[in-house]
Amino acid sequence: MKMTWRWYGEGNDNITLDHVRQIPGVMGIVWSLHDKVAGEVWEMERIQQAADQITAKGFSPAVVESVNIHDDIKIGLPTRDKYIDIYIDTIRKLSKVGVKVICYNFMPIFDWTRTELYKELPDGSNALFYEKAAITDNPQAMVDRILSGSKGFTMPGWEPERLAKLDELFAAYKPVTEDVLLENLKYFLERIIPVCEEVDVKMAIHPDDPAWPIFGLPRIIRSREHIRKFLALVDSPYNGLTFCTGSLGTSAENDLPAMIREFHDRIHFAHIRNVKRFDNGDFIEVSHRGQDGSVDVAEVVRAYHECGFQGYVRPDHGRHLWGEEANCRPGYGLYDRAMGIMYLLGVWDSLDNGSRGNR
Ligand code: DNO
Ligand code: MN
Repeated sequence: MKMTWRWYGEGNDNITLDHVRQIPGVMGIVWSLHDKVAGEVWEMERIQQAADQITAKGFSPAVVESVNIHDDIKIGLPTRDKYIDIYIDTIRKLSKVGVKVICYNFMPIFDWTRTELYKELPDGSNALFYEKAAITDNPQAMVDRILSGSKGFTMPGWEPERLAKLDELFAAYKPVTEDVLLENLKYFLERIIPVCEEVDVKMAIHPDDPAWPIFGLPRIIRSREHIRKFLALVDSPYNGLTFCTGSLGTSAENDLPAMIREFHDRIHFAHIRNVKRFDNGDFIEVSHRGQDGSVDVAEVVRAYHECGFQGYVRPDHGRHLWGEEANCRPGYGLYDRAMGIMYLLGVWDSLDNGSRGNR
């Protein structure tokens, strides 16, 4: 597996590439043009500049997370064709700087959803938390709560400008059932996948987080059955997955190692992290160590190892440790993600029969 690190870019991330160089085993940076809203054109100069910064420090820029999908594509409006053309243009440009995988999601309105960004754990660290009872039928209250608690950091999927029009967005999604959303995804994929095949860029959809519908909005990438349906929409290796154990792991019904064994050919990007589920439907993000949560992370790594997984991996989110929460983007501190990497590599190396194994 190829270990990577999500980085928010020069001036937009307190963690520098020089920090990341000191974490053993990281070969690539997962990046994006974070100031771009869904549907905007990505200029070649900006792409080149970002890729150059990354390669200058010895990292590969092969994974982009995310190129976000405009709501008109998800809703299926006539204007979608224009936004799909822009998306195709971005895929072609990214291929020119060595991008091999694009992560994206197809969740209506909200990307990942939590109710608290800095919830304290018993050990004094803190992490992203989802409290079921706090998800009422008032999405505006949740948006206000998250945006006011974000310590001024921008968060992908939580763009204040877009969420300012929440009522309009909900009205536009009214006719979009699960089936309609799936149809709209198929329409999008049928247009972009031939281009991906031509320029050798793999698409990797991120699952829904959490793995159930919220606020009556449809969610279509959240179980084994949903993923089977998704992969059949366009049966090409270029139509693949970001397999996120943290997102799929919010539901006890998802047997993650079994799903990895079934889908590994189509997994281009692995997000490996742990969550602790509670009986009342709450969950919190915890350390990567299997014993600390509900995801058997060592088993997950074993499943990848067994399949000879060669794709990209990242530790996804981490807790905020040792006071870094004072100045740390929710879920994206330095220390816990670095420790997570060492745990993942430790399990992997031991399965490889020691450090001389074939990585
Ligand atoms: C959560 C994160 C996601 C992810 C986007 C991809 O597990 O990995 O926020 O970045 O959904 O579009
Ligand atoms: Mn993820």
